[in-house]
Amino acid sequence: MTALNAVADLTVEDEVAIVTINSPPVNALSRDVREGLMLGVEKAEADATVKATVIVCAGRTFIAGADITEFGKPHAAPYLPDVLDRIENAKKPVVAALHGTALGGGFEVALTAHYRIAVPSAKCGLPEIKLGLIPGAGGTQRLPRLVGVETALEVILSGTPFSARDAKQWGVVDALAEEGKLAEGAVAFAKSLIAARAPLKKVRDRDEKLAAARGKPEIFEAIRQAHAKKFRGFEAWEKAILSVKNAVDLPFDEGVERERAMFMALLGSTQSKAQRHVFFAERAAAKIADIGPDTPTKPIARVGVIGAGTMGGGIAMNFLNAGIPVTIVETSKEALDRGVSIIQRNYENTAKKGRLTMAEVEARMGRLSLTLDFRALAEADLVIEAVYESMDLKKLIFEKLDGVAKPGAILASNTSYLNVDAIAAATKRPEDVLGMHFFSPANVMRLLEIVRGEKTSKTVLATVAALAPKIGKVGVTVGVCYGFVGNRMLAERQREAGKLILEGATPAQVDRVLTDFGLPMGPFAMSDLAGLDIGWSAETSKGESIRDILCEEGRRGQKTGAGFYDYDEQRNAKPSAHVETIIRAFAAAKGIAQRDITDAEILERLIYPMINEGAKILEEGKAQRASDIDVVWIMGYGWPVYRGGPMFYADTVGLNTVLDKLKEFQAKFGDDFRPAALLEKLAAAGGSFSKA
Ligand code: T1G
Repeated sequence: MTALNAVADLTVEDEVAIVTINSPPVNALSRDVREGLMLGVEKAEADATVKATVIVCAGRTFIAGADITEFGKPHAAPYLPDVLDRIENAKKPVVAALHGTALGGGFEVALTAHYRIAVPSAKCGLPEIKLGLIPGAGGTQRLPRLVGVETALEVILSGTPFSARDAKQWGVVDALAEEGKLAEGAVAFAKSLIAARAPLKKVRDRDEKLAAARGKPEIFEAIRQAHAKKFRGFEAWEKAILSVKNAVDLPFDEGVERERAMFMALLGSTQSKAQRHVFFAERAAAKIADIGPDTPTKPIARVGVIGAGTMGGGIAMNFLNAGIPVTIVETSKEALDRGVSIIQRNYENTAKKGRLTMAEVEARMGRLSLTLDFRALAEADLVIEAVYESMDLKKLIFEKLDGVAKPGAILASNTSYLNVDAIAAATKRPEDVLGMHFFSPANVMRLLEIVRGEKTSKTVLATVAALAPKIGKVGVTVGVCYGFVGNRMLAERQREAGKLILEGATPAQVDRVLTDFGLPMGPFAMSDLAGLDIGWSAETSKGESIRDILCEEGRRGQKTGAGFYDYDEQRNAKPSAHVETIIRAFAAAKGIAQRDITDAEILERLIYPMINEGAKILEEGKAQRASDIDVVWIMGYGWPVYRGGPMFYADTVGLNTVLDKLKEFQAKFGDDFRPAALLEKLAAAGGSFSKA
């Protein structure tokens, strides 16, 4: 065996050169990996005893793409296009041996080989779109030559890996090796090529699949229209379609050249920087400062959920989906029946969309137990309380739970705002108590705010942090404060939205500014969806707010056909002249001057106080890092991933711009806009949140 460099070595076995790449964790195409590939192929070409070359990787996966950590840094030779040319123009057959996830540039390396072999568990894919990019090393030119433009664009626009079996069926992979015996299988396959004097098949020379789309621009227009809604606000996706169209219309080399130019332009774009930021932010969020891989965790084999409401049902589904049995406790049979019918309906809807078989639905429902007997929670390793947002009620429940739950069981509250330490104090085991704040719909939204109490033990925290990905959640550890991270920042936005409509903006204008910004909906549409009467009561309502007045009139949101908006049977929203009259009269009674308010001011008034609150959250240590706050907003509230999250967005706007605007608003509208000390400090130092 010859060591080619720090991450690659070469062995020759029966006329077959084996280039092995070993660069943990995912053999990403760092400079060393690129050099190792180049050296390996060159040495194999120069060795007269070698008749074919295999490229294989050690560790968990074949090359999983370009090294994203290198993006934005000065590029070093050998450059990827040169490495690919070296492989593709080799005079002896090159076989790429795939396992794990051959993604992005890794899959593009495999496409320049003359043959590909994979184990059945391998996956291939071009996920660049998830990073705000398009494949930049020939993927948009070679893949359609193998699978046709429609399948190629499905792969590229979804960014979703496809199986080795599909790859074999599509002709992307030439052979499947036995699981666990990839290298042997690849060498045997290479020998068969030698024996058969097999041709050097270059993907770039294939044209039959492209011919089917030649002169049919309507194919691309149809694909563009089919994806326009999903990609609203994104930039890379239309360039991906154009690049695949170039593969059909242009000679290969020109197509590759244009692909590279579009890729490089996207690489420097704010959207791609934002999406790459989120890629690492999501992974960083799982890291908790004082919790290490050696922190003991507890097995979670049975879960109890208290409350079968919308949240309780959604929470239960996460565990049922992960194969963990759940017992739901309620106080009445009606509530239980209502809850289980919501779960059943959710699953049946998923099955109707083909994402679950009915057998899988039955299996999930089979893991669900329903009871009115609180003592049934005694067997649970984790109990999650998901009842009405009342501190008194929660304290009562945790006091009762303390007497029923087995020693060592983890006791969690799904509270959205309340003080987890006060809840823990209702038990004799505060070290076993923490918050698990799911976001509605709890079986859909990926965010889980893990609220660390003052006395929460490291084992309990580590257990729940490790559990999060197993139930399909991104766990972000947050501190105890009113609303934790997400809702605490949301409160800032809601306050300003309420003031803006009293000063002259309309609910529809405020909502449109945020949906144009990329959020799924604005504050007033969100209030109508959730229901204006959450926390409102007719007994105590005094008509002291627009919400009070609307609720008193019975305009309680979508569920009553009217809230801030009027709704038709299909729940399509229409601005309400009646509500506009109410708002103007209310403002007049308060003596609030009316004015036209620009979209720009609305956006700044809604977003900058959120950023400011995020800075305070960081100052108080209620979030570990600014990027955690970004993850909360992207995974919990649908903040557009191409803007990277509120704190990343502040960095792109410029902290001094945010600070100056907050000071201007403070002078005009009062101390709600007083800048956080951390924001002042970072702005003065020319710093950023992402480097704080
Ligand atoms: N570059 C650098 N580091 C990477 C990486 C990459 N491409 N992929 C993963 N990591 C790190 C990750 O940060 C984490 O680090 C560790 O590996 C384990 O990852 C030219 C330009 C491969 C499916 O988009 O999808 O090629 O936190 O926790 O859940 O056209 O990682 O341990 O320090 O995610 O088992 C295209 C991105 C790049 C693949 C494994 N490729 N990676 O998932 O582990 S652009 C991608 C993934 C490109 C070309 C273009 C996943 C995975 P740490 P992990 P996992």
